Amino acid sequence: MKNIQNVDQDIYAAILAEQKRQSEGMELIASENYQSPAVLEAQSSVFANKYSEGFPGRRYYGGQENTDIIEQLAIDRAKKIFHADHANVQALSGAAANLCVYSALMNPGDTILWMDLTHGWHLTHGAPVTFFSKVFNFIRYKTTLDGKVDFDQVRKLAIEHKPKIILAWFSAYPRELDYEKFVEIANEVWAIAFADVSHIWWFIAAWLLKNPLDYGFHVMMTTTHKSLRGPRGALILSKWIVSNPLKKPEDTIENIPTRIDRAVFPGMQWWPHMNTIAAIAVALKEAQTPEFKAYAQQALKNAQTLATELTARGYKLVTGWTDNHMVIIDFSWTQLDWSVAEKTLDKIWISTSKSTIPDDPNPPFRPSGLRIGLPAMTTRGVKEEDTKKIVEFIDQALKNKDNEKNLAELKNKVREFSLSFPVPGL
Ligand code: DSN
Repeated sequence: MKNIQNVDQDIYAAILAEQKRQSEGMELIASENYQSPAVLEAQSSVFANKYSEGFPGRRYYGGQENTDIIEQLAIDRAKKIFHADHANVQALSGAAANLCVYSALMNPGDTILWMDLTHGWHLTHGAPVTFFSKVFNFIRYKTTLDGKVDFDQVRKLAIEHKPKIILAWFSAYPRELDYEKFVEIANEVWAIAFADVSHIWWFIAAWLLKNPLDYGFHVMMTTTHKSLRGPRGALILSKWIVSNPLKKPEDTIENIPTRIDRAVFPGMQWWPHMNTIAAIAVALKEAQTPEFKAYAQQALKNAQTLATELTARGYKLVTGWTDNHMVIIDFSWTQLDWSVAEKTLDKIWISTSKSTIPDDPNPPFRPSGLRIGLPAMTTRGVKEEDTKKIVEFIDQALKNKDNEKNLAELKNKVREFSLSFPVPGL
């Protein structure tokens, strides 16, 4: 980083401090990970200099012979991994991608059926504070008492409200989903079945969890920076639907993939970030290696060890178990103010994120749950025995939340432990 050091001491100092935090601390935020060194190189490559409105072979600026190559590679790799007929790799983020899907398939005022915010949430699925909720009408289903999707309610609401889209997948849901049931209901009311698999796509890529597109979902979105370990971006994957047998599906405007491409460009966003697309292509190549599959398998073992160990220590988990990489601790029954859990763990440099629990009585900034995941620490080499030590650190910190001296001692132990698992590329 010689150049940054020479040009901007302030930013250089902040980068060094962040490198220290990331290496000496423990990243247990379920949605975070480390970009691979190859991804970082592609992200900071000369493709950052290029304007490329349009799509491969159809651009509005010249000089596109190399941008076309990288975008086509990213598209082909995404289609192959997810069994999709079509992939759009240009959305700038998960939020932008979701908005592109909504605008491609709906008109203002149309209805989307989605999960209630406290039962799994994501703000871009139509939380009342978002612009999305001003444009579209969001109707919410919930989970049953065991924390799993309430399909009777999904069906009842679908028949009553006739949504254009039924949305599956969430940011705080530790179980596998029954895609056949979603598709059955969507087909019954002529809705599009749309899955936002940002959290679990790597398990899909490693064949550890089911792929919604294999079960009749029409559209699937995923961010590329979580467990893909790619840059911050998104993929929109979809299936052709033959609407006019006299034409090739890609020549019909009413087709879902065509509408999605047009919603991304020129509908919602204009300039794809070609350096990010190069980095997405690299991440998708890495995701097809045996090492990536082994990594996903280890992450699943670590998450289930996390669930077992926390339960053994008396913690209550939403749904009692995990089928993926995350667990959500439910503190609501303890009668204590556990909103301090995230802050307490921050003090010993363990990063986690607060989470709502189903029908949480507390507000989003002081919810009753804590979401923990080990994708990032699994990238650093953590295995089941190490996961048990991580649970010990968490348990000790929460039991000593008012004892600053003990927390300081614990922070040193966390530092020593974390440094024994180097961050790739640092
Ligand atoms: N911000 C992301 C998360 O933490 O879950 C959204 O998926």
